[in-house]
Amino acid sequence: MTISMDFLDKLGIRGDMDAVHTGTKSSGSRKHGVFESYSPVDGKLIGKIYKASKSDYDAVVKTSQQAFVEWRKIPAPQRGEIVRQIGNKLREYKEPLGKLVSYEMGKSLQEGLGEVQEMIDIADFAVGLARQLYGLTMHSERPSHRMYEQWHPLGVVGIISAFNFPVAVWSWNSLIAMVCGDVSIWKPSEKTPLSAVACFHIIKDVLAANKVPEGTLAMIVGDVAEVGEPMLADDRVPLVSATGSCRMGKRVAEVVGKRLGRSLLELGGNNAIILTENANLQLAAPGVVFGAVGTCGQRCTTTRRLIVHSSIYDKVKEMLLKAFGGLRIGSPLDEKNHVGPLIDKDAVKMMQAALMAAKDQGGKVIFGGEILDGFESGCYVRPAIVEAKNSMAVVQEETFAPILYLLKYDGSVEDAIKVQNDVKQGLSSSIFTDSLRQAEAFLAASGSDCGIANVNIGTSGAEIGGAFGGEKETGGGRESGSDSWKAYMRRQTNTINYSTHLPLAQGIKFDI
Ligand code: UN1
Repeated sequence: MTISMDFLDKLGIRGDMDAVHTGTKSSGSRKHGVFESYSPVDGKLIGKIYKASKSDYDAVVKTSQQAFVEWRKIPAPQRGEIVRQIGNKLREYKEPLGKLVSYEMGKSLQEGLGEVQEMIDIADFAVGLARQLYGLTMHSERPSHRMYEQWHPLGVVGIISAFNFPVAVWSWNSLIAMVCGDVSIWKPSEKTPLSAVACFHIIKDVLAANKVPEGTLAMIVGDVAEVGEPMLADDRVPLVSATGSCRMGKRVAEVVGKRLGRSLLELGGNNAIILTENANLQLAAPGVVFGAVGTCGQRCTTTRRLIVHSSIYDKVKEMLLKAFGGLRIGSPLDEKNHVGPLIDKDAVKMMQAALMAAKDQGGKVIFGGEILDGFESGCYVRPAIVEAKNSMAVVQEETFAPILYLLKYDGSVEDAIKVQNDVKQGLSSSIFTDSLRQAEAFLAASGSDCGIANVNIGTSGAEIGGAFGGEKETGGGRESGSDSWKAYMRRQTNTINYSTHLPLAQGIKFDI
């Protein structure tokens, strides 16, 4: 299939691009080398972007700090109006941006478009939110006193995002931060920098037309040493919101914690679906297969473990072998295909290593796992199914690849929940059952220990309206919908005395 590259022109992705974007302007020192972005789809070079230096980073923080002084004074509903216009621009550019995400990251076009839709949805959500940054009022214990709380913006928010959702996770963070009155500096993954640049090209006119201060939304592409680490250690950045591996998150928590800054962490998952003896398998099949192979197994919500009751195990195994056998693997821009490539050859190697480890540890690869020939990029693999035990070291880890571990359980739903919870991560989880008792047991305090727990739908593909994130090694952060906005603001408690006396709280007497 020949792919039309029109979308690159529409997004202004051409030439060697600047590392720093502050809204309407781009800059950067151009002396620190370049990142080359190769497509995992066909192995071709899509474009180059200069790497920022530490001094570029310092300059962008200064610009954003100045922007904050102005931006926090704009009434929140007016900030929301600008986010509304950004949402409309994203609607206009949904197709080219979806294509670029698909081409640069390798996810299917449907999922690339879905990712841009998440951006549009969060923009719509943020517009309403701009009028709902509610605080509580309290009754004071003292006469003629009033107490209430209000939410103020924090300042410069650092955003670190991963290659697998190269644009949506930024929007969850930056658009919510924007209506909250914060400014943000985004460090996108160096594996998908062009999708990030494209976002800035798309929103540029809106920022210019509304005279949004330069640096309110900023983006900087650079190495960990020049940009990432300085951001973590930077007192000028009160909040760092980071999405990625548990290893990276531990580093963020350590460095940001040391200066008593805030971090919002959304890290690895080891997500499971439980199929009880009461599961509707017709319903479960697409949920499990999409969960396992969507984005080629590279979502943090990907279904990695399937915990199946022994009475239906053979039936489920047969069903999966048939479904995986029918998967069409190939260019993600060709909508006929279900599965595209992994992000790069390192990811392919990691998948192979995990499959070797699974075999060594007593697992049995019953389907797939091989690297597919005939693709220039060398990044296409056949999704694998492995019969395994939950206690195997490799099953306990998150391998960012399409490997579905098939685990058998006997006994009650409580036994299955125990297996589901018996990992270090706690992002997403699901149960398929037609039994109300089993479903409620799964959702109870003694049920799933994850941040997301679903009934009769899969582990991936969360809507933006809920709070997104998980427990344990997933990091505990919540972003996107619900009241996640509170993470981007500081709460202030105000007590106002309108009496002519100064009574002290707790009835303390202090006469002078
Ligand atoms: C991620 O993989 O970091 O729930 C985000 C989902 C998507 C977001 C995933 N809405 O699968």
